Amino acid sequence: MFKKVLIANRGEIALRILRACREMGIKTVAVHSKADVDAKHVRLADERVCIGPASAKDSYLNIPAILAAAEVTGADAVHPGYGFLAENANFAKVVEEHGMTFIGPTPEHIALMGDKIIGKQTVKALGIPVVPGSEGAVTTHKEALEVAHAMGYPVLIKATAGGGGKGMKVAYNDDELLDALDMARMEAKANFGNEEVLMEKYLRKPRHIEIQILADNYGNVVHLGERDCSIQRRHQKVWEEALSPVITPEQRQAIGGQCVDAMKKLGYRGLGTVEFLYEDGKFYFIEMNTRVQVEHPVTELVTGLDLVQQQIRVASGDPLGFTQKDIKFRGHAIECRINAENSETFMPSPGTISYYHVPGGFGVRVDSALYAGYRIPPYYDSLAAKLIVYGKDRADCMDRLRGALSEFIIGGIDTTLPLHRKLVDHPDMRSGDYNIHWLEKVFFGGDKK
Ligand code: MV4
Repeated sequence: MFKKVLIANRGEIALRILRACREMGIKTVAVHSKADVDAKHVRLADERVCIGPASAKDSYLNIPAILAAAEVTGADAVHPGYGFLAENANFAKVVEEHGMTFIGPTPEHIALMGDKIIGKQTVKALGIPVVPGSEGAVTTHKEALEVAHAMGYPVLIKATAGGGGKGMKVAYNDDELLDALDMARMEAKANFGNEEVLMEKYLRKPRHIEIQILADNYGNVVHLGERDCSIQRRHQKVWEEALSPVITPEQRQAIGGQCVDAMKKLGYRGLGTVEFLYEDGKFYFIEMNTRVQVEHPVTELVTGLDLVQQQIRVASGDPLGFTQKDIKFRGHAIECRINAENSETFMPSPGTISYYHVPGGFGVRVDSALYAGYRIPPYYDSLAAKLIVYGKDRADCMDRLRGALSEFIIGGIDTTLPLHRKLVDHPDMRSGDYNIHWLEKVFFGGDKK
C-alpha cells in the first residue's frame, strides 16, 4: 500500500481523496495554487506545496510543477481526482515514468477512451451497444446522405473533437443535413482546430444512464449499478441518483454484465464509468470516463463501498477481494450539486462565506470544502457543495432531501439551493418521469413533457 499520496486537485474532491487516504493511514500531500492557500484540504493535509499562481494552466494543469512537488515530498502515488489532468494520458505516463503510481487506468486506456471515434469503435467491438451511425468521420455530402438514408432521420452531426454537447447539430431532412454538415465542419475547425465530424441516429428524449465499473489488476471486474444523470442544464449535471428510477434489475444485470465483459476483454484497471443514452428500453453507448466522477457518492451509498478507497487499493496492486455476487444494492441515493451561482441567472457568485450551516442526521451527507470565512475564488468551477441523501426507497430519500435542503444555509454568496428546493417538490421529480431535456425544456422552458 502507498505511504504518501499527492492529491493533484482542489476543492471537494481533494478533500474527499484526503479523507480516504487518512482512513487508510496514507500520508497526504496537497498541491495548491496561490489562490487556494486557505483551502480546507491544504490545511488538513500532512504536507502542502504551492505549485503556482491562480490560473489553472499555471497550477493544477502544470505537470512539471506537480511532478516537482511529488519528487520533493517523496510521494509514491498521485491521485488526479476529476477534471484538470484526470484524463490526461500524458500526465499518467510521466507520473509512471517518474517511478510513481498514477491512481487511475493505464495511459493507453485513458487515451483510447479519450478519443470519441476510437472509443466508440472499441466498445462496439467488445459487444457494448452503440448509437447507430457512421463508422468513422463523415467528410462528403454523398457519405452523409448515405448514412442518413441508411438509418433514417432525424440524425445528429457531432464534432469528434467536441464534448459536452459542443459542436452538435440535428438534421431532419436532406437539405438540413447538407447545411448542417458544412456548418458543423466549419465550426469544429474554428472551435477545436479539427473539422472531423461523425453522424449518429438522433435520440429525441433519452435519459443519461451511466454504469460504474471497478476493476483490479488481476482481471476481476464488477459493475456497481447505474446512476441516472438526466437532470442537466447546458450539459452540466444538476441532480444525480442511484439507482435509476426506470431501470429494472434484469436490465441492470444485462447492461452491467455487458460492460463487465467488455472491460475484462480490454484488461481495464480502476474505476470507470460507461455512459449511455437510454430510450425505449435500449442503451446506446456515448462515451467512457476513466476517472472518479463528481457523482460517485450516490453509488457509494447504495452499495456501501468507498469508491475512492477502492480506487487507491486497486492502484496499489490489491485484488478486489469480492465478486459480482457480493454486490448488493440497498435503498436509494440522490445528489444535488450546489453551485456558487445565482439560481435565476446562473451567474457565478464567488466571494466570502459569511455563515455555513450544513444539514445532518441519518442518511444525510455533505461533500464540500466550504467553511465559514472561506473565500470562494473566481478562477475555477463553481461547485460549492454536494448534498447527498440516502433513503430506504426513493420516496423516503426525496422526503429526507427536502428536509436537508430546508436546513442547508450558505451565507455571503448566491447558490443554487433555491433551485434544488423547487426541484425536490416538482411532481415530475417525485415521479422520476424526466429525460435529458426536462430541466431546460419543461422546468425552465414551460414546455409540456
Ligand atoms: C446525443 C443525443 C441524442 N442523440 N447523441 C450531449 C453531450 C454528449 N455527452 C452527448 N450528448 C448527446 N448526444 C445522440 N445520438 C443527445 C445528447 C445530449 C445530452 C446527452 C446526455 C445528457 C444531456 C444531454 C443534453 C443535450 C444533448
